[in-house]
Amino acid sequence: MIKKTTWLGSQRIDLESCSSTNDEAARLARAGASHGTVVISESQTAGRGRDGRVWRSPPGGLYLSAIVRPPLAIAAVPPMTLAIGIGACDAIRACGVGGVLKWPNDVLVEYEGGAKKLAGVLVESQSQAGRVDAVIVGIGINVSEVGMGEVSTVATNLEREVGEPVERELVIQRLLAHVERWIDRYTAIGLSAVIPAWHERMAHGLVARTTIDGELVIGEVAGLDPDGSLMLRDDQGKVRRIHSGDVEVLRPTAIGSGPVAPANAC
Ligand code: BT5
Repeated sequence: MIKKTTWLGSQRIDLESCSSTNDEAARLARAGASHGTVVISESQTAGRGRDGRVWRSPPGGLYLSAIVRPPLAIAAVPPMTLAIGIGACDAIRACGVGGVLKWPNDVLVEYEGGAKKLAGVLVESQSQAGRVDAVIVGIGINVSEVGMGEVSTVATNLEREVGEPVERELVIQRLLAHVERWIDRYTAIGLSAVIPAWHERMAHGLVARTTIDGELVIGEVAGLDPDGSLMLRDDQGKVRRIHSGDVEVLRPTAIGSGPVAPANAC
C-alpha cells in the first residue's frame, strides 16, 4: 500500500514527449503553477543532466519534474538536493532494487567490481529579489533497456534489476511519496535529519576524483560533513571537503556497503 501524498503531485501534467520536463516545469512555475505541480513525460528530446550533460531519455523511461516552493532561504536550497536523492533512493528500494547514493544525488546499483547508474537528479531554482520563488526538482529513472544506446555501459534500469516488467505508474506513486516525505523532513528539521539517512544509503568504498580550486584531488569517499559537503580522504589520510561541483568515480575500492534490503517488488 503506497502512502498518498499531501502536496506533491496535487497537480499533474502527463506528456508523451517534451524537450525536458525541467524546462516545462520552469515555464509553468514562471506562469504561477502551484507548489507540488508535477510534469511527467514518457520521453524527452533534450533531457539534461548537470553542467549541460545529456540525460538519455528514450520512450518508456520516467522523467519527472516537480515545482516546489519551499519556505527556505536561497542558501538552504542546494542541500535540499541530498534529501531528494534519499527520496529517489527509497522509492527505488521500495521497487525491490538495492540502490545506493553517490554524491550529490545519483542512485547507483553496485555489482561485483563496479556500479551502474539507475537514476539522476537535476535541481534548478528560480529566485526573485533574494528569495526562492520555485525549485524545479527533476528526476530521471531508467525503467527498461530499450533505447539506452551507448549509456548502457554505465547505466542500469529497473527491469534489468528486478528481472521482470515494471509498472511505471507504481514507480511514479512511490517516487512522489518518498520524495515528498524527505522534502518535508528537510524543511521541518534540516540537515541533521538528512545526513545520517544519506550515510545509511551511501555507496561505500568509492574512489573519486575532483578539482578543488584548480587542484586535482583523488580520494576515497568518506561521507558528508555537517553542512552536506562531500568529504574525500586522500592517500595522505587528509580529508578534503567538496561543497559543489562534480566528482567522478574512478573505481570502487571494495563493494562494502553491506547488504541492502529491498522492500516489496514493483
Ligand atoms: C544527472 O546528471 O544525473 C541528472 C539527470 C536528471 C534527469 C532528469 S529527467 C527529468 C528532468 N528533465 C531533465 O531534462 N533532466 C531531469 P549528471 O550527474 O550530470 O549525469 C549525466 C551523465 O549520466 C551523462 O554524462 C552520462 O554519462 C550519464 N547518463 C546519461 N543518460 C543516462 C541515463 N539515462 N541513465 C544513466 N546514466 C546516464
